[in-house]
Amino acid sequence: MTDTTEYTPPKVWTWNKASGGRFANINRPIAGPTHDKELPVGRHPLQLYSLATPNGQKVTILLEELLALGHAGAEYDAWLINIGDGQQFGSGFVAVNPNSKIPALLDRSAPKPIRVFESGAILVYLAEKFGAFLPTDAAERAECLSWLFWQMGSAPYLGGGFGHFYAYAPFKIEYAIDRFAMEVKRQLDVLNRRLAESQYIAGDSYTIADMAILPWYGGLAKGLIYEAGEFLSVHEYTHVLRWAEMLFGREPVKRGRMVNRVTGAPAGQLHERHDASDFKTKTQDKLTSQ
Ligand SMILES: N[C@@H](CCC(=O)N[C@@H](CS)C(=O)NCC(=O)O)C(=O)O
Repeated sequence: MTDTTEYTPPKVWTWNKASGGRFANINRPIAGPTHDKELPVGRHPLQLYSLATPNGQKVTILLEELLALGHAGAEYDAWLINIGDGQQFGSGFVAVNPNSKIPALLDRSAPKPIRVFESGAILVYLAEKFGAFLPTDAAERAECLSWLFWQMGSAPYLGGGFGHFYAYAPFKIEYAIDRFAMEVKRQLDVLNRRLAESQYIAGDSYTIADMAILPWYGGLAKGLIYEAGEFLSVHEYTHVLRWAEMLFGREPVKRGRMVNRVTGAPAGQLHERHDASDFKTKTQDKLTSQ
């Protein structure tokens, strides 16, 4: 193995240079707002402040699934938070999520608005509010929550570990890529074995565990993130692929993945979502631009 670094850590770490790589401009070792900025508020009780990264998609997929199921109370305004521009450090956003990361939700249907941050907490909050996609049977609920928390604990190795060093770091470090490729392949194998024995992640029904895992691991298996499909031999994970294809084919999932999207084909980007008809406008745009 080649040694690409010669670095002896000092006694005390100081923030004396940019970290380098993509996102270097927004990385900093302190929390809190950098500027005053109120958040916009739309007409629906649910206000979502987000971006269509895998963490953001989880919530918009659930909201679109709830609406498709007939839960009119799940109508929402989705506002774009452009993290590359540091909008997560505005005072209004920090008041909703002190951790300065998308997604963040404000439920204004209560007398005092309820803030919810961390995508897993948002999924549980909405699933409980509408009584959907989170089983009530003790065993099924435990299975669903176990996989949901598995995702929350595992994805940082995929995103912050593998994805960062494989795709975003300013230079390739073999040690780091090896370490995280190994872990991500192990995680894919965990999922593959699980999906060999059940249709959905938590069992026979489609739950928030599927919605949490799909954008990360389904996205990885289908080559939608990091362009690492060949590198990780994702074709080996046939059950993950079967499950990902089934879910990516769902209309609410397609809609959820478009919301707050600012990358990819323009027809697939819906920067803000305030009404179900916003998607129709997008389809018309697509038809007229063909
Ligand atoms: N554990 C959090 C992670 C959220 C997260 O990492 N969000 C990223 C985008 S995917 C973000 O907002 N990054 C901005 C930053 O780090 O400044 C969750 O699941 O909600």
